[in-house]
Amino acid sequence: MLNLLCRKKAANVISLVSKRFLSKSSPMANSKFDYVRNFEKNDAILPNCWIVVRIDGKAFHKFTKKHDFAKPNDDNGLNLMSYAAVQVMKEFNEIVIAFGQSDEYSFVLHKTAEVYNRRESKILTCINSLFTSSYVFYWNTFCEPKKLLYPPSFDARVVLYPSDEDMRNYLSWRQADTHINNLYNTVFWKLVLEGGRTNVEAQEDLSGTFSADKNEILFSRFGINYNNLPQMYRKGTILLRKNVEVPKLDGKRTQAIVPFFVDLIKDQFWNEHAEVLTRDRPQDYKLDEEQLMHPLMQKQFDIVCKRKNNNKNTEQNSP
Ligand SMILES: Nc1nc2c(ncn2[C@@H]2O[C@H](COP(=O)(O)OP(=O)(O)OP(=O)(O)O)[C@@H](O)[C@H]2O)c(=O)[nH]1
Ligand SMILES: [Mg+2]
Repeated sequence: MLNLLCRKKAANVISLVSKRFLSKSSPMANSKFDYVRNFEKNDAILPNCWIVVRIDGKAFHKFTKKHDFAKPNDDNGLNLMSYAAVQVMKEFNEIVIAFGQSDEYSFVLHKTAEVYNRRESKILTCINSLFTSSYVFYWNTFCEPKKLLYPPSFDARVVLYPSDEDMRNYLSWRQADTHINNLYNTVFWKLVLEGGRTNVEAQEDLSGTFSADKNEILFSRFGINYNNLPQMYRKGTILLRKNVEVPKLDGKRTQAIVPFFVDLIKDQFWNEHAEVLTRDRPQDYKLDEEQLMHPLMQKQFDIVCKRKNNNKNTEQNSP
């Protein structure tokens, strides 16, 4: 071990010396222009803070209209967002939880994360570009036969939270926002699509109303109990890493990114998924029926099964 360290150190010294030597002797390498590199700022994120990266679709009111998304919630569009988020979580294993709704996703990197030496611009740009490219890459998988008509883009920001409580409150804020927006949008589109109101009239109808009023309009005029609408619309999608059994593979387990549509504001969630705060290894988890059948899980299971079959074939074909 010591020997290896000494050799590494020696290699570094040799590389430094040769760089200096080159800079004097070769006009090409380390030229007089090299100093501009020092203008780059050191943007390492404060240690021991939770890192939240939130991405948000740019002008998605237009994008969703142009692509004829169902109003107010398009299952395929929402699942595509979540599958793009799964790709991000697979690549960045220090993301311990993600939360998505509408055209936004928040990724929470554990406060001890070390990826890219915590350089903000690297973390932000790599997560955002992987999310965006995945959204485009998997468009057909979720939205066929609709064609993608133009390239979507997402803005992204980094927000730091110094305490566990602040980070939890951040996620609670996003989930509360999901409920407020969804209740408003559900009533709004009912009034327009089934109630014969124009957009402006529906907006006026709802101006100054409280949640109870909106629930009442839904129930008395459209026979809808808001609490019976799908949890994904009302609570958003939470993504967690879990160890789950792969169906049809003799009890074989795999690490997967599992969608949850539950309340994350109360303590119960944080007690049941304590590894999010502690950064322990993913826990064994038994999927419920909804999770088992969810396209996010089905797609991940397909990949595991395909890999397993490929391995079997390679073994069989090898001499
Ligand atoms: N029909 C439909 N529209 C959706 C859905 N999800 C998101 N949207 C649209 O996306 C918008 C997202 O809101 P914002 O992010 O505030 O608006 P934006 O147009 O993306 O504007 P910027 O984020 O500021 O660029 C919503 O207002 C809806 O118009 C969906 O499932 N169905
Ligand atoms: Mg947006």
